[in-house]
Amino acid sequence: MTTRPASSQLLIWIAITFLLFPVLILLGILMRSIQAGEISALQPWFYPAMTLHGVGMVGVWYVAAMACAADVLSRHVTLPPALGRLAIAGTVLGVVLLLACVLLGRFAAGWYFLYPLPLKGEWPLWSAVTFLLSLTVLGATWFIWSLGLLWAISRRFSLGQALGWHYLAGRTDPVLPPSVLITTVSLIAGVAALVSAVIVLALFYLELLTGQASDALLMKNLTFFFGHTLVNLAMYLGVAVAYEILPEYAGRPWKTNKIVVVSWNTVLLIVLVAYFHHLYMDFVQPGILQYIGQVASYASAIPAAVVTIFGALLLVYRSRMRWNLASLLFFLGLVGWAIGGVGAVIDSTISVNARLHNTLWVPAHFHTYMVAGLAFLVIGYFYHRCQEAAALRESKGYHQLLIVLMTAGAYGFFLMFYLAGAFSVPRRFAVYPVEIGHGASFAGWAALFATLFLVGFVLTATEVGRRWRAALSSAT
Ligand code: HEM
Ligand SMILES: [Cu+2]
Repeated sequence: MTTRPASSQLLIWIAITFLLFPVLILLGILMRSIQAGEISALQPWFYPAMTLHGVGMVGVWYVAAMACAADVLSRHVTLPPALGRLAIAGTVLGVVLLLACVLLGRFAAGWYFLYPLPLKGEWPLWSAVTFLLSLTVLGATWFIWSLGLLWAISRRFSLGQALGWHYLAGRTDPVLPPSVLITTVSLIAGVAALVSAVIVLALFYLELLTGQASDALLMKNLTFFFGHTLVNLAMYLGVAVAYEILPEYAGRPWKTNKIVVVSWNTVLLIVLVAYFHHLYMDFVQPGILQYIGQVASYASAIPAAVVTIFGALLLVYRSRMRWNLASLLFFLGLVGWAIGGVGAVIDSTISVNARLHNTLWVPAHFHTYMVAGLAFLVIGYFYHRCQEAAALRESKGYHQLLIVLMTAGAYGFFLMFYLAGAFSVPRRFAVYPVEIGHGASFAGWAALFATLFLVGFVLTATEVGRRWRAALSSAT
């Protein structure tokens, strides 16, 4: 078997991800256990834990997906090494600030820190300021990282070429790998999202310094433009990686064509307006935007998901697929994306949202495509790259067992969220009052399933880790 050395930057990202993920999972299990009524002494920690878990998970999987996409990109364009180093340093600094404000200051405004809550909570003002500083460092770092990657792409492809427009005119020269197309779309959306984050943060600082209050509706629009877009594009970056790697296991190419180009260009337009579905309950939001939100939410599912899922099925169908830990995780990752996506489309229907809004249905669907979607894709890529560099012997049966543990744990855990949501249990309740007392037993089962997932993940991380160690000695 031929080996290909891994980049030391990717190896650092793997270490960061695999250190933070289990800690953040433990916070999740802690929350479900408190909700089950098992450890009431820790109740005061529920909301700080929820905040750290939410921001931490979104951040970790976003940077991990960026790291994978950058690693794939480096096969096609030249990346400046200093860019990757800056991304690592800025992210670590942001995480340290985040840990400080939550663990020392008990900052607890939730992952999207909806205005004006950060300035009105029980926590000390310094912790809110530290939280905002943490997001500023992270946002600025990721902004530069995204622009830097776009710049690197632009040295080889013009913007039109990177978006595949020449395919629409019937030309296929220069050949555009789908991973570069999807990464370009994601990075452009990311730049837009991060600009919006900068405006939100600037308005928070303005209020801190001058007492000038902001318009709550404007702040909510900006916040969700940022949050919805960032989470979606993190998923797309993972999908870009699948487009690049799955063909290697299927022994068939997965090429850019007109349908792929039209789909991902449509995604770029639609992903920016779908966020209106987060404001259905805001009666002051102009009515027309609500309708745009529903239509765009439906429409965003078709090009990206349907085209990708069909593409992946065609790729695998009757191919001599080489199934190993990586290709299984890629395939299951796309499946998880699709299942969570269906949950999202259901919830983005206005008449349904009137019932499901802010029930546990919401964490149900996004955990499906974040854990069994994005995290699976990223872990698959991490394994793929380390194994490619280390070429250790693979134990098929044991790896299948790991997949079963993680999949069963994850879906059992999601199912408890979906069922609780369908039975009207609200999200973000530390303790369930008697009217929704049934929420507690769902929470107890969820904690058990999540523990099963954690066991599967730790064993999988050990398998990756053995190859990571071997890859380190030959890293470039
Ligand atoms: C097995 C792993 C995980 C467990 C056990 C877990 C558990 C939980 C729990 C119990 C909640 C609170 C639900 C509520 O009552 O509202 C929550 C919220 C959340 N989780 Fe996870 N989670 C996991 C993985 C992830 C991943 C991979 C991500 C994202 C990439 C994520 C992102 C979030 C976010 C954004 C929130 C919302 C926080 C808020 O409302 O401010 N989680 N999670
Ligand atoms: Cu959304």
